[in-house]
Amino acid sequence: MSELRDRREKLFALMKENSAAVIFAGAAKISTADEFYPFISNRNFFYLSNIEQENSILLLIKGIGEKKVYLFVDEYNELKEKWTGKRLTFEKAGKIADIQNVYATSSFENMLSMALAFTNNQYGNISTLYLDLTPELKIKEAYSTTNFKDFIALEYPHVNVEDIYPHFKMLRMVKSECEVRELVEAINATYSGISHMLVKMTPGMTEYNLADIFEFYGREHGRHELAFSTIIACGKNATCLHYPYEQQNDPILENRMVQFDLGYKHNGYCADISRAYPVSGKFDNLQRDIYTAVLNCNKAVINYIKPGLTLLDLQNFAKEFLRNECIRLKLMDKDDDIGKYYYHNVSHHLGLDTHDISDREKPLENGNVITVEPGLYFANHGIGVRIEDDVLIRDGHGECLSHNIPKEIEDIERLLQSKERY
Ligand SMILES: [Mn+2]
Repeated sequence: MSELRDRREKLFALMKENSAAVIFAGAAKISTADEFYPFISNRNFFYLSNIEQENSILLLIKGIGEKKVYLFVDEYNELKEKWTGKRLTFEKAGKIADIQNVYATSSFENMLSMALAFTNNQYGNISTLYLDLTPELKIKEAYSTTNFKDFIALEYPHVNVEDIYPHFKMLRMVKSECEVRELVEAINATYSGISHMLVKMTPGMTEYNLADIFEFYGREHGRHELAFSTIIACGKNATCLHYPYEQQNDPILENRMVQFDLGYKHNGYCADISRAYPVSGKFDNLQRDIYTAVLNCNKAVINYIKPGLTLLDLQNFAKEFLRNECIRLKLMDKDDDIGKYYYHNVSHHLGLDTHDISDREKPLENGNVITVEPGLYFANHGIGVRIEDDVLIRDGHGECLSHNIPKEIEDIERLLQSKERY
């Protein structure tokens, strides 16, 4: 069975008998006047279809003894194509999604009514309709999530609406081999981008120059989109966790560390990598101490990972580990100060979203992919260090997918000192 069919089968298995599900790709949102934000399909829709086109809809029907999948995409519109470019043909859309029944979006409501309006119809008696009830999700030009739900209540009062979002959480938290391969591709491409950026890095450059180099390289090599806005932060700026591109105007100074937190996407799957390197190519004593504390913690958490633990268990472990490291290295005035120097979570799930949808309370299991990203941030010393790897849980332990990207002190110093300077 193909990957997409397999995902849809897994969703069917979670749906009740005599139910249907409607999942919208969504509509582009207006940013101002007649400008739109870049469009990206609802990730739950994409997960089942690989279709990245607005106004597309999936209808899944689990009737008595049969399961049906319908895909709806906009019909060909000559004038629209002249303005905004090519759209998927029904044939192409069906091929991408591996779905035989492809119809025009304009016929969606009729099809829905065929499934819902009558009892004992060709599908049986559909009594439950699943919708993605993520708040404020804009799903179709005419609807928001809530008014589509109202529309169903009005038109089909015998149909009970349920939220399908929790089912997607369960499915998307466990990655297939195919998804793991996509993530590895994204991570390897990100590593290439990092290597290229480091070769080009010279003291005196501006933070945004490095971000631009990383982003341009990704577009040139595989047209990779960004998993999230690139963070390049020198010195004290690294103490701001999501230091924004618009503020990345400070110079990369030789005696400072540069922190980067970045990632490309590959076929929709996101890499999320952080490293902190000394700009000079050599760690000074304080940089080395702080870096070593974070590196030890990063490795200890990866070793600690096993099925059954929760993300909170990892966080508590990381926090205690960092606290002990800071005491050992005399980096804190008071032993209980760790919250001042480490103020985020150590892990999140990773996949089609950088902060992938997940149940953070659910114990880890094989097939999960999570980040491990401890950090220490000393504004008083002008040093922030976060070391982030992407880790697959496989065969009962954590397998680091980003292990190639240098993080040992000797490897970093060798790399930075040997690189060709431009
Ligand atoms: Mn992260």
